[in-house]
Amino acid sequence: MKVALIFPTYAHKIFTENLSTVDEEFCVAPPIILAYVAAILEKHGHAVMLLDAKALTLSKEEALKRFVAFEPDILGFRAETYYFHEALDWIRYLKAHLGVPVIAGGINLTLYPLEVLSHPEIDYGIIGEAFESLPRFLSALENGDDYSRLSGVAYKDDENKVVINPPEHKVYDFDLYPYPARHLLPNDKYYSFVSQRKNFTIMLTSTGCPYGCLFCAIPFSYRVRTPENVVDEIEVCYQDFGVREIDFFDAVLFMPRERIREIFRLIQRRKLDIEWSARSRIDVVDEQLLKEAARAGCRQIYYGIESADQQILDSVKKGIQPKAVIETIKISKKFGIRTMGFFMVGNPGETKESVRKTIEFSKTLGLDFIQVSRTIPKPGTELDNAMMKVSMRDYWRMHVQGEEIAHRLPTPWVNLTEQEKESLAKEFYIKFYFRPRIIAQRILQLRSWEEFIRYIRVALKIIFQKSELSLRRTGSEIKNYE
Ligand code: B12
Repeated sequence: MKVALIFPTYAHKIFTENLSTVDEEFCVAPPIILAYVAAILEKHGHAVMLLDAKALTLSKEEALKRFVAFEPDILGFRAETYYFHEALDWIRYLKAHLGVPVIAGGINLTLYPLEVLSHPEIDYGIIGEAFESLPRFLSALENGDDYSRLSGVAYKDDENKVVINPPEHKVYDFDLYPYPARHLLPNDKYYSFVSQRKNFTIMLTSTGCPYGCLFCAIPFSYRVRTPENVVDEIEVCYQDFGVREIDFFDAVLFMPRERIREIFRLIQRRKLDIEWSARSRIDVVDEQLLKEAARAGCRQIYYGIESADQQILDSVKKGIQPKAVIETIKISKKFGIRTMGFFMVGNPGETKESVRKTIEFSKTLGLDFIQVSRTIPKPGTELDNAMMKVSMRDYWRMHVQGEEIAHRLPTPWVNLTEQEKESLAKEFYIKFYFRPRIIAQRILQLRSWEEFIRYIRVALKIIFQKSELSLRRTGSEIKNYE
């Protein structure tokens, strides 16, 4: 079959955790999950076109032109919950012109299959892993075989009723996955706010997360790839796609310890001249590991710090202590690793005072960058349950269904207004970044004009940005509810 996969453009939504500037500027990253889906399909003999409309800044009309030339048999997409309706606008347009059935997948479909398929544009869904179920389903569709009992498949029956066949819940070895189909992507278009080399890509060496922070929406099935498998993919990226910088998108890269040490050894043994960044907890790294990481090209680590207040950290089951943060940042810097701290505003028990204490704390750490998020009830999390108890509404489910407009969500666990949380987040950015040391550091570490322009653009946006609560909603946010 000929399968067209679309990664549509998307704009900041009022209910997301970030300031709009961060959503707009943080990165243009490859849709790596769709590239996994494409690779699975190619492995089973299907022809795939994967269009990254976001990186290529394509309009719907331009995307359509490219798909028309490909003549697909089916159109597939994945959109996270926040951007589902925006993606649906694209799907509606593309389907009307291509006249092909549509298949959806990913975490949003897996959480809300009935609501996704309730939209007339969506014909099929793959719930959970696509590794076996997607090729099985497409082969049945292609051959006119019965797919009504295939596990992990959602579809509409003759009476247009949505049928959901639960997945098998098998845990597939992540090493068995083919590498993401980067040959279908514009690899020279990607960058992150802090990336310094081209080509830039992202990679996953594990899925899920073994920790249980209350605010997080990462599914728990934690799987890791073996060092050889990971470094083989790095080598393919290096040789075939000119990749020189990688951002590992794992929730926590530096685990299990011996696996990651072997990855470092292999990168050096194979003389792969790459620089890379990763996300980590502050309590899984130490001097030895960071020294080895730096030797293997680690230039940046994003640490989840969240708050300077122990009670707040405990209230979200973060399981770290502020004093341990100080030490980890110090050691990272010792080995030339730039550090970014992720902070949150609005966790249970947060007050203006606790945020200001965290701001002051962040300034003492010697961090290079920070990112500040408002705590929101992400779909399927414990905080989402807390919101549902108070509001008696399953907001995200209703939103996906098209029955709830995009708006800021209640956060009953904290006594701060939306306006206060937003202003505190902005104050955090300004107090951290607009300091002579940080400005001088950014200028001294510059490696390109592109990087310089990125920083200036973001600084101007943060200073002059109006309150997001006063921004008018976009068409796609309101269209589906009127
Ligand atoms: C990699 C990643 C990305 C990449 C790639 C996304 C892509 N479209 O390809 C990038 C950086 C682009 C990205 C962007 C965003 N992401 Co993201 N991302 C992840 C991350 C880190 C990894 C997921 C993972 O490990 N997948 C591994 C694969 C193998 O498993 P899988 O995702 O379940 O996919 C399998 C099946 O679901 C299925 N499948 C998946 N897609 C499709 C599509 C079709 C057609 C079919 C048939 C099957 C299918 O097949 C796959 C293989 O078996 C997770 C966090 C995490 N650690 O889990 C967040 C996560 C999925 N992202 C999230 C969010 C919110 C975003 C952003 C909104 C962030 C932002 N503020 O901009 C954007 C939205 C982009 C969009 N328009 O949808 C949330 C989703 C929450 C939700 N319910 O919506 C997560 C859970 C992070 C979080 N903690 O909040 N993301």
